[in-house]
Amino acid sequence: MDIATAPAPIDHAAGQCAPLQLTGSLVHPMSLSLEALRQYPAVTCPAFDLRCYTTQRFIRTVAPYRGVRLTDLLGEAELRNDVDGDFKRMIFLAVGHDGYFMTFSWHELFNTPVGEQVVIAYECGDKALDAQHGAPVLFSGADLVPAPRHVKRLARIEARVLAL
Ligand SMILES: Nc1nc2c(c(=O)[nH]1)N[C@H]1C(S)=C(S)[C@@H](COP(=O)(O)O)O[C@H]1N2
Ligand SMILES: [Mo]
Repeated sequence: MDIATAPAPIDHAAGQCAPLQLTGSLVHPMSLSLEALRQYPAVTCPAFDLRCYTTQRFIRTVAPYRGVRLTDLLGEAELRNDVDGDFKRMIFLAVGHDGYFMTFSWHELFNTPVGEQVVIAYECGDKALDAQHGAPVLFSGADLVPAPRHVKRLARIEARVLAL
């Protein structure tokens, strides 16, 4: 390999974020920096207690997040509906930089109150978040125990249509 032509490594640990990818069953796949996320209508969530589902451990109280609704981003990316009824079988993977991932169903996001409170945050307690502080963070505000669907350093949202 010719080292001179290799792309310069990006030090994501140094506070920089790789852009968030919206991929899968979408008409317009997208790649969004924190700056790009700020261009969408912003919502602010109430403060909440972060608690682990597995251990029930209280982790910390989190100050109000500010960010963009996942459903707004998916509206912009436009979901594909290749076969009638695809939405009934569609799920979304929210994947962290470390491979940690969680799911949402289409119905949960677009046909229950849960979806209105799923936010991709770039600010916490009026302070901008950077990668070191977990940005961008995906947060599902309607969950009874918030930690599992509190994905730090969200890297990708992938839309998939399931088949039996
Ligand atoms: N990217 C990423 N986010 C994650 C996890 C993870 O492993 N990776 N673990 C989840 C779980 S199960 C818990 S309990 C909390 C832990 O939060 P903490 O690392 O701030 O203590 O983060 C959640 N978000
Ligand atoms: Mo956890």
